[in-house]
Amino acid sequence: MTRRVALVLVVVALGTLAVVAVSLAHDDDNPEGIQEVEITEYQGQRLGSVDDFRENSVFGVQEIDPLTYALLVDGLVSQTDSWTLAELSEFPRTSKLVSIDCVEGWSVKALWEGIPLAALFDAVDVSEGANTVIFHAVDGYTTSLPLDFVLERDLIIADRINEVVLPAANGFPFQLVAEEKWGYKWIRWLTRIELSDNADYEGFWERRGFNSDGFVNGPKFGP
Ligand SMILES: Nc1nc2c(c(=O)[nH]1)N[C@H]1C(S)=C(S)[C@@H](COP(=O)(O)O)O[C@H]1N2
Ligand SMILES: [Mo]
Repeated sequence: MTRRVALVLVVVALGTLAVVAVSLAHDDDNPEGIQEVEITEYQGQRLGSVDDFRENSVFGVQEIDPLTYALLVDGLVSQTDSWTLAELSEFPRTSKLVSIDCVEGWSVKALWEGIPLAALFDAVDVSEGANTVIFHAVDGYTTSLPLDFVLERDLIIADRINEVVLPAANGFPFQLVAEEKWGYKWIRWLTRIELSDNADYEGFWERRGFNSDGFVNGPKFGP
């Protein structure tokens, strides 16, 4: 190998390193530059990928600043409370292998990991009269579920999918894992959880004719 060839090789190698370093530093979802890799299989079952989702947000993808984010729990509770992401990292965690089914006809099975809503409810002490949980997102989107359903199925709010941090498009920092319910119940960019006694509450899509119960095995439309 001539000196010139060796020199060219060294320059190419250094250039490649520089490109990798710069792209790591600019990875917005991943400020520490740690490479997280999505898992593709779990307990023998093939998983979908974050790349399989069809972007269908009513108000576009929301970019939430993790440093100023807080999750508020209020309404029919003894003690309204709100937590930063650092505080939320102290709560118990659960994983679930669940599919999301959109009424538009696509479905993605994934491993969701996050905080059981029951743990948040324990912290605020839900009042007797509450029967409905109304979820609010930063884009103004809302939806709701019966409190009994949330507790019986031990629903979680996910901050990780397939072992990576939830991407902005999937609702960073939290998406409700509304298992057994149509995708419109899986609120993304969750900022507020309101305990209510309004069992007839209708969220964004429910108000526009989609079924209020929203069971995947039930009707898509109508009351
Ligand atoms: N805040 C907010 N959440 C939302 C929506 C939205 O427009 N805004 N769309 C819903 C619909 S219709 C679906 S199918 C799912 C899709 O979520 P995913 O792309 O993370 O699977 O998000 C739901 N949550
Ligand atoms: Mo949807």
